[in-house]
Order: sequence, then structure tokens, then C-alpha cells
Amino acid sequence: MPGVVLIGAQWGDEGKGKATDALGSRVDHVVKFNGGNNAGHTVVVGEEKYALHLLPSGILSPGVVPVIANGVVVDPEVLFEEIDGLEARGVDCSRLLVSSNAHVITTYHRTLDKVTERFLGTRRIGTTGRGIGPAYADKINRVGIRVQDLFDEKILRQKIAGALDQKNHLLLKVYNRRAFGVDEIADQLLSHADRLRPYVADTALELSRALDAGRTVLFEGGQATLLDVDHGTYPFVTSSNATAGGACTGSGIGPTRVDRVIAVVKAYTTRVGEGPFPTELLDADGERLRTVGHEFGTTTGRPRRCGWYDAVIARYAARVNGVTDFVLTKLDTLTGFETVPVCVAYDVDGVRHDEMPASQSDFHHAVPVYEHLDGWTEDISHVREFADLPVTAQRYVEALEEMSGARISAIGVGPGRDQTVVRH
Ligand code: 2SA
Ligand code: GDP
Ligand code: MG
Repeated sequence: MPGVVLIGAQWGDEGKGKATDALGSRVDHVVKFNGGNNAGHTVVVGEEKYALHLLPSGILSPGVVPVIANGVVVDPEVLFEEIDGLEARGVDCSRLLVSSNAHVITTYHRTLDKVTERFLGTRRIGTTGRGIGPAYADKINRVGIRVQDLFDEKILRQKIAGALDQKNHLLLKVYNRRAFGVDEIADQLLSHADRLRPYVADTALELSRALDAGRTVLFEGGQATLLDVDHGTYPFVTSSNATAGGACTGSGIGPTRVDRVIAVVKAYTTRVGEGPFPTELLDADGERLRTVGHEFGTTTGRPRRCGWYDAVIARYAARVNGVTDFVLTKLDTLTGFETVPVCVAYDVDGVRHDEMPASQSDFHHAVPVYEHLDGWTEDISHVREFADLPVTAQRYVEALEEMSGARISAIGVGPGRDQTVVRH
């Protein structure tokens, strides 16, 4: 399986970090292809818990080459903070490669992210405040700063001046903030240049050569399908392509190099930030999922909104990503519910929708049509064979598989590296 893409099927936090880490020993490169330090991937190794943001989860596997590819937005300050934190705990980060084409997050991106959200008020997106949207906006506007610009001071200063041109006007006149100076930003960025240089590479070429040599490359998506800027619940999305297609544009490899697309899907649904969420539970069941599932943001600590499994979303994810396998996570969190509702379709103003509504307004008004499946009470966190799961838990997995459009290859029964039931 040389080219493997692993993405989130819902609104993020499905457990992609654990799934990537679990594949670690069979993989040569782990590539982050979108997003930045808005991501939060938790990996539990024995007694140790790691929260990764900008670095790919593969950094924890000795021998794996972690790659930050061109589609990522890199905050250099955060990068070195994260590397220092991991190295202090004995994790070797020296193999890391960073694309020279990746864009850079600067202080003005972080500031703009926060003031824009405040300005939007009730229309806010609920961003992580890490400067992600403004950095991608600059990329698309062709006024972005790339990693390679940090090694050419003259060009860097010109580009910063270009980027600040309109922003300073906006900050001063609209948001009533102070303007940024070219020198101030250039000094900040240049202070990281020497340390960054050894990591910088033509990552697209490196990955192409690795695939040519028959090595296994895992492309690890940040955020998830419904947060994708094209295929998600726009405008309540992140600013990158988190779907499988993003793995190609975000890393510089062609679609024919991808052999397998694994979608990580939680046994129920969560979302952080604003936006529509048909199966959201605002009652004691939602509170129970949040508490038992420890559903709090890995990056911001925000409580995650919780709801039942939504098979319409899973089918949509299977379709837009070309999913070959699902990894179903957090089945253990559902233990103890007498019945577990699963959304099989939506009712929109009296019309049944089996597929994701094409109109965002319809999705806002979608009322879930539920099928009620039997629950189980036994602790499943020690189970490693499918046949050892309670029969009703087996039925739950099989029902989800049938509704969701691809086989379920593995099932998570706890956060630990080994707490997985492998089926295929
Ligand atoms: P942004 O900051 O511009 O990417 O925010 C835009 C929307 O994308 C959502 N988003 C996320 N959703 C789930 N998990 C994310 N990572 C962290 C985690 C989040 C956290 O792993 O828990 O700690 O709060 C993530 N990153 C971005 C965000 O909520 C907005 O809806
Ligand atoms: P990611 O952003 O998709 O990598 O997911 P996060 O790390 O933000 O959130 C997933 C959380 O669930 C983390 O705290 C994981 O340690 C945890 N987790 C992953 N898989 C399982 C599982 O099967 N069961 C339980 N109980 N926790 C899990
Ligand atoms: Mg996360």
C-alpha cells in the first residue's frame, strides 16, 4: 500500500492522530498536507500523552520521516515550540522535512483572525484564532510569505510590505488597531531562518522518489470533510482542502499515486466552532458523550458539541473522498446507552433526503430521521477481536458499515495505541 491518504469523515477530532500513529511502524513518510497549528491530534503511547498541532503524528514513530508539505501554513514560532517540547520528552525531531513552498503564518495573520471573529459577532466562525484563514487568504491573494522567502531578506521585506499594504489600512481604519511595521515582522521571521534552514526541502520531489522506490507514504489530513473549504459546511469551515483531493495538491503528488483512502469516523458526531449540526444533542445524552468521550478541543480546550452518528454525513464523506476503508473510533464511549439512535436520512420541510442536501439552507433545516439500535453495557476497552464484542456492539458496527458506504477495517475501543480491533 504505497500511497495512503487518511482523513476525517466528520467535523474533526475523530481520532486521526491515533489512527496515524497506529500505522506508524508500517509507514516510511507521514505527510501533513493541509491546515496548520489549528489541528490538535492526541496520541497516547503507554503512560505518555502527546498533543500534536503543527507536526505530523508520524513524528512519534522512530524511523518515520515526518513531512510538512506545501499545503500547510506554518507558524515558525509554534513549530519550534512544538519541536522543543517533544525533544525535551526524548522525541527525535531531526528527520522532519518542511516544504520550501509552504506558507508562513505571521503576527498580522493571528491578529486579523482574532479581530475578524470579534467583528463578525454572532456571524463568527468560531476559529481557533491561530491565523489560519488570513494566511490562506494571502496565499490565494498572491501576497503570502513562503518558507523559502525567509532565506532572501530583500525579497522577504518586499513581500511583507506588499502584504501589509491593505492590511494596515484595514487594521487602522476598520478595526481600530495599530498598524504593523515591515521591520518588526521581518525581524520576527528572520530570527527563525537559521534554525529552519536544515529542515527545508523540495518535499514533492522527496515524496515522489519515495513512492517510486516502493516506500509507503501516509498523507495525514488535518480537520475533516465537513470543514473542507469546498466540500464542507461553508462558511463554517476551515480555509484549506481537508478532503482526500487536498493530499495531492497539498503535497505535489498526482492522484494516480494514491492507493488507499482511509476515513476516520467517530461512533457518534462532534463539532467545535459554529455552524449547522443536525444530530446535535443539547440534553443530558450530549453532556454524557462529552464527559465520557472527553470531548474538549486539543488546541483550544473548547467543549465540543456532541450528537449521534450521522450516516448521511458518512456516506457523503465516502463519496467525496473515494473512501476505501473506514476506521471507526470511540465505540467504547457509547457503552451503557440502552439504545443508540443513528441518523439515516434527513427530513427537510417534509421531504426526505438520503444524500447530503446540495443547498446549505436545507442542511441548516435538516431534521434527523433516526433508526434506534440496541446498546450494550459491557466494558469493551479490553476487547481486541471483533467476535469478542457484545453482539449488539457487533450489530451496531455492521449497521454503520452498511449505511456508510465502505468497509469498517478497524474499531477503536480506547485511546491507547493497542486499543484497536482490527477487522481487515
Ligand atoms: P480555523 O482556525 O480557521 O481552522 O477554524 C475554522 C473552523 O474549523 C474548525 N477547526 C477544528 N475543528 C475541530 N478540531 C480542530 N482542531 C482542534 C482539536 C480544535 C480545538 O483538535 O480539538 O482545540 O478547538 C479544528 N481546527 C479548526 C474550527 O472550530 C472552526 O469551526
Ligand atoms: P484528531 O484531531 O482526529 O487526531 O482527534 P483528537 O486527538 O483531537 O481527538 C480524539 C480524542 O479521542 C483523543 O483524545 C484521542 O486520544 C481519543 N481517542 C482516539 N481513539 C479513541 C477510541 O477509540 N476510544 C477512546 N475512548 N478515545 C479515543
Ligand atoms: Mg483534533
